[in-house]
Amino acid sequence: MANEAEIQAMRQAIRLAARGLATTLPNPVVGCVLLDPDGTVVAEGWHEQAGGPHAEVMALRAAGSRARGTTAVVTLEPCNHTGRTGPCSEALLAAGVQKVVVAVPDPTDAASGGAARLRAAGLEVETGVLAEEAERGLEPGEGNEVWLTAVRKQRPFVTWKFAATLDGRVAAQDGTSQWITSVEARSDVHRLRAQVDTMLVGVGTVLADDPLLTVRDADGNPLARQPLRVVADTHNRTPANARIRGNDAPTWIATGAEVGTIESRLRTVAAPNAAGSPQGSGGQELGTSGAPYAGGTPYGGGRRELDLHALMRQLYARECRHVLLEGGPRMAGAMVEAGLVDRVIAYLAPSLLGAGPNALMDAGITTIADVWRLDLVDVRQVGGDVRVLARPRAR
Ligand code: AOF
Ligand code: ZN
Repeated sequence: MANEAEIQAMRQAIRLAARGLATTLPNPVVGCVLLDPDGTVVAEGWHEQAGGPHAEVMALRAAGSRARGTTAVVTLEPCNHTGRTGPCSEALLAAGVQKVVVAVPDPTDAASGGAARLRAAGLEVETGVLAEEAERGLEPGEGNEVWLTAVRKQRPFVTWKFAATLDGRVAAQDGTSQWITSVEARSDVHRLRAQVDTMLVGVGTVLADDPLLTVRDADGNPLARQPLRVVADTHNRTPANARIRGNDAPTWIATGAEVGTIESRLRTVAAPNAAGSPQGSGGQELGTSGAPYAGGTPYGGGRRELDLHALMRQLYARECRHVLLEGGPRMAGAMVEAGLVDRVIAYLAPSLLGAGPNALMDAGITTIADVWRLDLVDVRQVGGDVRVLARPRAR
């Protein structure tokens, strides 16, 4: 059983791990605290950057010779492999650590086995201590959930973010959409963008809004590390002069020819009427479906769409671990329908439009029994808006 000092130390280790949230991808966030037998903290460490020293090594370095006889409290099972750095299991043994307390086992084939190695060497090893807190975070969204989910599912974790009016509109009837939410909400979004390694939009959003999709700091200056910008563009319709093709950040226009397509199912919902669906802002056209009502047969007959699961597999192979899905409504609908959304962040402005596109369109749901239910994780006010963080229930 972990004692009270070890549990407190694990809380601290989880907080330390969160410091790496914007810098460790494609690696996990990890924190480590070394404790004396009497429960006083000897040293701390956290993983700062992919390719850099692991949390355990940072703590061991800080402790020096004082590491001997300590208990190492770590948010992730110590690695047992030589990757870009050496195995932490051996580093802990060499430093004379006596006991190891772990929150979450390492789900990778390559690096797991540290706990077994340490036990075989005679150390006491306890796992599962504050595992849920380490995964989900002490603050909502600030745990190792993104990396753990990505490794378990072998595809990037997907956060779908949108900003809407209270009646769920992301643009007005004429297509105008700047700015629905407050400046505070928009800077919150930039903090979020800084934590992901990939930004995903449908080609409809590129055609409608010509977004730049870069990450800027509080003063509006671009950050050094920019996420990969991905356009889901089945039929290669991204204009040659689209801003997203610029050199501000790496970009991948993912076409059906490159990724593969699948036959879409027959749509049973009615095509939106003219009043409710201009071709304007908000990504009315779906990147995964080509021209929305081509041939005058809205939703009739089969059509080829980008294979989103294949897209996710290719992104994972490119070391993408956290995708921020930013639009538009049909792209979001296709991702929801494909079961590819892991977290929803909604910024809701206390305003009403009464017409214009909704945040989510056509997710393949036609009856209330199929409603997509989420669990509320966090609700808070950001500037003049409300931010809702929710997690889909397993279906
Ligand atoms: C980290 N930081 O603090 C711990 C990790 O590429 P490498 O050699 O740095 O190895 C990365 C793997 O090591 C990672 O996928 C995870 O399984 C394990 N533990 N990784 O980046 C850390 N403790
Ligand atoms: Zn390690």
